[in-house]
Amino acid sequence: KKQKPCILWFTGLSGSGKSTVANAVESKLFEAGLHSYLLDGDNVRHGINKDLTFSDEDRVENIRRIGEISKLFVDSGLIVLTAFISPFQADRQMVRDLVEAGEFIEVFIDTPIEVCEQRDPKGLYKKARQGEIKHFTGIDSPYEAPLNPEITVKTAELNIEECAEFVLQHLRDRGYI
Ligand code: GGZ
Repeated sequence: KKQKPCILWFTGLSGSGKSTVANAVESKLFEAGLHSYLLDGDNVRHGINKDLTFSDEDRVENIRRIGEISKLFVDSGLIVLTAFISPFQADRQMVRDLVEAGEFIEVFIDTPIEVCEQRDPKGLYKKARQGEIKHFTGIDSPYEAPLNPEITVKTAELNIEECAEFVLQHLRDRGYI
């Protein structure tokens, strides 16, 4: 078999680079002839989860549904990539417990909030600082960093290509691909 199905669960602050790195990893998997699917805000928060807000309660439900959907895709044989802030440790653990041992790979996009706020690609930190967005992660809503992630990626120190390669190397070393 060419690939062992799994979930690459990216977690990190807004602007940390989750989607960017996840997209770069997916491109590399595709080039290698491997089958994957990427879940992110564009196809989930705007689709099946468009009824959910950014309250603590709705973030929990957001992650629960994404976990269940990921499990279905894993059952279908895919390498699933998810790119959501997923700020709560307990929710990430819930998804880990939903699948078989070794199928959940937590990828911590470990970018300092100062760097995320500096990047501010959508101007959301500025709005949060001005009180125009409430419950913004890292400003007035918590982010619980992973305690024991399988992979930690430092986007402030490596370029996108290097970040993606770092994730791919982990998958090769562990026999996923
Ligand atoms: C955090 C928010 C918020 C609040 C809108 N807090 O950088 P982005 O814009 O493109 O990604 C963020 C995205 C976060 O959605 P997630 O589904 O990943 O979050 S969670 O896992 O916590 O449910 C950001 C935008 O939505 N956004 N309001 N208040 N991010």
